[in-house]
Amino acid sequence: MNAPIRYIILVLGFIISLHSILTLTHAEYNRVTSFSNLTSKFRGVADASNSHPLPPPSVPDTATSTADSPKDEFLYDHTYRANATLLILARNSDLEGTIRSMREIEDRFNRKYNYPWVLLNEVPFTSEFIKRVSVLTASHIEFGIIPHDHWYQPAWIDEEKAKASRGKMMADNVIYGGSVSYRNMCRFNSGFFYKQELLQKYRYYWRVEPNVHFHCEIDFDPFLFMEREKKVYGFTITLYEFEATIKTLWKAVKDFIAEHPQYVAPENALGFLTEDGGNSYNLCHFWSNFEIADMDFWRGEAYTAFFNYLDSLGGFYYERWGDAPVHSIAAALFAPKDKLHFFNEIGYEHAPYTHCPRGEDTWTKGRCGCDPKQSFDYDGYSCMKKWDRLAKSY
Ligand SMILES: Nc1nc2c(ncn2[C@@H]2O[C@H](COP(=O)(O)OP(=O)(O)OP(=O)(O)O)[C@@H](O)[C@H]2O)c(=O)[nH]1
Ligand SMILES: [Mg+2]
Repeated sequence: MNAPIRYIILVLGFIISLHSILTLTHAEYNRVTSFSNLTSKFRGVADASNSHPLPPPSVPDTATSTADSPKDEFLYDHTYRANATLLILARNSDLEGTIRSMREIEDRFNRKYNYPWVLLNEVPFTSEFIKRVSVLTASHIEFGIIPHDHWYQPAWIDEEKAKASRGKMMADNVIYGGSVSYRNMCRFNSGFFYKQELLQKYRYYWRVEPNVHFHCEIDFDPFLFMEREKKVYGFTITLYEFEATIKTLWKAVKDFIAEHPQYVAPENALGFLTEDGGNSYNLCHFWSNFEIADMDFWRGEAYTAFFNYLDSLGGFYYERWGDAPVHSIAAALFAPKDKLHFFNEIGYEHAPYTHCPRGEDTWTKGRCGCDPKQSFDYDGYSCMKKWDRLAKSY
């Protein structure tokens, strides 16, 4: 072999060895130089991590309930973030479900927007939990322990009375009727989550539960939408509450309002809650396992007084008041109705119900994995018709 050929073989050998070493040691180098990635350029397939895989974002359609949907191009700006966080309350035993929910919302939304995460628990998260969950996001993530007084049944609750009520609810087959921990959770979500130290720096939150699904690409920033439109509360599913869990809640609401009429907002959403001008509650509420909302509203004077009043009655333990009706009633009464928002574009599932976006265009642009025919929106148990009735009166 003559000298130039030997030299070329030597250089080629060096390049191939270097390529092999870099492929093995650098995942990003491996990805960029992979055969499928290189050929995708010729097939005209965009590299999802380098350029946006979707058509340019456009304004979501305007179905009845979305007349005030995101419409400002600024909402699609990935460089400006609202003061907001994604929030999960979970037990260590919820690890797999937490991973599933985080994975989906990261894939559909947060890998593009990078909002921080806060995870809360009344006991310390295990190192296994923290490790497995932390790898799911490139965003800042924090784990907090809920103070004892924010979680457990207060000493002033008459445990004999509470126990009797739990026994009766169990006998009546009321879901979670016998559970104290479920009641702790409902009370915490009603009046304490926004008081957590880790949440003090944030204004908006998106509540995420273990084992929920996000069915569509979320190609706008719901937090920025809330901020720009000064919205207070955003939801995707609305339905009727089990009456047995809130027997005296509406009476408590009426008593509170009689004492504090100044907190009731003009142009409120009372019409969503009642069929008889406020005399009785129609049991409609926003399903709070999904919430995008403004914590300043919960931290404000009206809600603080409202929650303290409800809490003082003990109904979280003597009955089984849920955070969903408590939040919904407050948002509907103490905020003007145009500050509440239905996020049609966000395909969302918490078993057994799914909201699948309405409007062919929204569904297509969202590359939704849900079946619009299965959407809960106009199921008989949904309150969406009541919402539409209210939204039309804007
Ligand atoms: N740390 C902690 N989190 C809880 C506890 N109970 C419930 N949670 C969380 O509180 C949220 C609501 O609880 P769920 O059990 O999902 O209640 P639900 O949505 O009414 O009922 P499901 O139909 O069972 O989902 C979830 O994020 C749970 O992970 C608890 O005892 N400790
Ligand atoms: Mg749940």
